[in-house]
Amino acid sequence: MKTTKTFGLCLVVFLSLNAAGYCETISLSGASQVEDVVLNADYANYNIGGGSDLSVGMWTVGDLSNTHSLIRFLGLDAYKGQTVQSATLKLYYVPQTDQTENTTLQVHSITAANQSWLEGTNTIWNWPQPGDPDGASCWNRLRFNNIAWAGSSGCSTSGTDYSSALAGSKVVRTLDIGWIELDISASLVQDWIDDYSAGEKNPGLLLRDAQDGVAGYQLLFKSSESAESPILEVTFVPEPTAMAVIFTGILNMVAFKRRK
Ligand SMILES: [Ca+2]
Repeated sequence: MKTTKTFGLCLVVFLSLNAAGYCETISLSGASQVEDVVLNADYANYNIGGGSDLSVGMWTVGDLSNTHSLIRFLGLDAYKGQTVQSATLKLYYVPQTDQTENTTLQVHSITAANQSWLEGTNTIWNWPQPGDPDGASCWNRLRFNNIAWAGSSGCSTSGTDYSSALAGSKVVRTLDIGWIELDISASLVQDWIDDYSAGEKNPGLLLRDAQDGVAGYQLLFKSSESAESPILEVTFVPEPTAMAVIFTGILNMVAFKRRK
């Protein structure tokens, strides 16, 4: 009897450890997994999707053009069936001499109506986009040649161009050189996984300044074309391991024999 009880206790402990499984965290980064582009009001018909920087907000002095940036992460369909526990966006921040104030970066999900935004490949401000009949994205147009933004220029209308709800935010201090991290809505990333099939691109994220359109605040980050690409880390809810399933079967067999 004592042996059976000890065996049972050990089994329960073992099962508890295995049922917890292991957290799987994936990391998406680089030009093959990330698409990003700057929209610049001062170069409103130009695309620079292949550039090494992303910017958000307006300069303090000189060129006061407003900027937004768009980012999407690819390949999430491979994780269908898994449940997102948490998601983190990591951006490499490059302080600028004109940034004199701490600035709040706001991240929103882009609406499905703007899903077809196209990164483009220009590395200098230039007309978008050779090779694509609809053109790439720029401030004035979702697709330069043919398609307007669902709401307004710059993907700027809350509730139409992007979801009014914040997907994440972060106060970026002038001294925050290097990587910054912000939590991204787990349910949003779950939607990207569940709702978009292989090869189909999710709408992604809009990055904007909390004081959008107010001069004095502009954040500069590195793009997916740089060595310090934006990163999306996603952690999934642990699944019961195969060993837990096997030992659950053994436990059931032992219980069945004892009842006999
Ligand atoms: Ca890019």
